[in-house]
Amino acid sequence: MKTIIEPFRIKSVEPIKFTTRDEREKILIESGYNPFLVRAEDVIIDLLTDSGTSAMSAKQWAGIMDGDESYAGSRSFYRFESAVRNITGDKFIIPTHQGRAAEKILFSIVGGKGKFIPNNTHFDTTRANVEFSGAEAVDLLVEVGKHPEIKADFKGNMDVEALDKFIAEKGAENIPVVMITITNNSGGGQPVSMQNIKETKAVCNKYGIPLFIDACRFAENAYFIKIREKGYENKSVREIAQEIFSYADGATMSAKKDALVNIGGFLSMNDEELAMKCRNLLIVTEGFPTYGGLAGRDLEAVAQGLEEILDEDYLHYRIKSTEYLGNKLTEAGVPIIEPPGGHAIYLDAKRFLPNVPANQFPGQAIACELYVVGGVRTVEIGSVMFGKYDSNGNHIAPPMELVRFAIPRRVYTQSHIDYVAEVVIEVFQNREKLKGLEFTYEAPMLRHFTAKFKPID
Ligand code: P71
Repeated sequence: MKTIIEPFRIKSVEPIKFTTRDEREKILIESGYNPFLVRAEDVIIDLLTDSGTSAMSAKQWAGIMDGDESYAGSRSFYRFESAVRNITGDKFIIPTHQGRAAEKILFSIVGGKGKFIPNNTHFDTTRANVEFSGAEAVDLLVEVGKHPEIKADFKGNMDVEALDKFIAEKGAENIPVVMITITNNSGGGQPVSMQNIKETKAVCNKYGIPLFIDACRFAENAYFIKIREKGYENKSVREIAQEIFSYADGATMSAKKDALVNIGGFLSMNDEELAMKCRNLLIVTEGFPTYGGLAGRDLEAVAQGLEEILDEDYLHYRIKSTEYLGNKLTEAGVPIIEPPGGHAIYLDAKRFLPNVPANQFPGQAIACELYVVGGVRTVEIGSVMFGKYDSNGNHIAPPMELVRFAIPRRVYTQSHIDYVAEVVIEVFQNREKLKGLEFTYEAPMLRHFTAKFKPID
């Protein structure tokens, strides 16, 4: 096997500012032990998120210059609409400024008290928007997806039997939509198989419930299907993506992931009545239906990005380079979710720090140490992000405690990733000295963004 080379050349660069360990220790204290509150220029390698952090191509930048800024009927909108429709096949394509705006519109209309939204696993903003509408967000992931150490091809799959049972129990009239998130971000960036999408659709059909796809990383998911699912090896990734969406009645997408842009999103669907309601709400909250919350140039960049993301040389590099980091870590004995996901590697904080209990946030403690040791910024996906309280105020932990290393698209080279692996291994070797954390500030919703902590003595 030859070295996986980046399938692009670098035309424009951004300097990285270096900091010392002493400086980072101070910065972390000032930031309340929350990497979200650290200034980006004080980060050496920023793996907080793959969202909105892609490097755009020369053609995307050219599209930015070429964008049509007309308020109504912009040429860039029609290019955007046709790029999205080519993939989703949907009749109604509604641009939004990012994924959560699409979610807010959808759930404001279909959600509400007494309703339930099943999903393989909701990501944080999706869960928050469902709950904000008054509805309940229910995760129905297959069991294997909750065990980081078990290797399987499609650990993002919906538990179809549980879904069927859940709908029968709660009543189809209380379930306005079923969602499936590809790839499953909260569960390790793991893909969902075509078979599972078909089976999920069959359950939806049985009860007359529409299926929506949370499509942020649809191209990575489609590529996993190509390399892992029988019968798809000779299909193009575009054909696979089109087949995925053919089983869905609509989609929400944050274009900040697999459309390779810094801002953008959409909501798409086939139901005309629902689309009209969504458009009316869009006009109140986002903008006119031919731009949503975006500029014409942004629409142009999304349209171009949706072409580039389906390039199979790019996807091969993308999946292989994520796996490269995963392999370096497992070879050193560092526990991660296996197999490596599409957009990120997830440390298994429960096995990494077995002595720090969930209510002392082991993932957050590791994320802080990674920053201090190497200036590497990651994000906790565990009790800080998804922990809850019962009626007595006791902490309820989510199934997994993770630290995510999200890899921005086309941004870092192999030597950056080698450095990250060195930092993780150093933290792993000195893990006994790590302590848990407690809150000093906690917001009522999406608390991870703004929370502050202090170490527990
Ligand atoms: C990610 C994000 C963005 C984020 C969220 C929380 C902390 C840090 C960064 C956003 C997603 C997503 C899925 C599956 C919807 C959204 C919302 N992910 N669904 O992974 O992963 O999209 O950010 O454009 O509103 O870092 P939006």
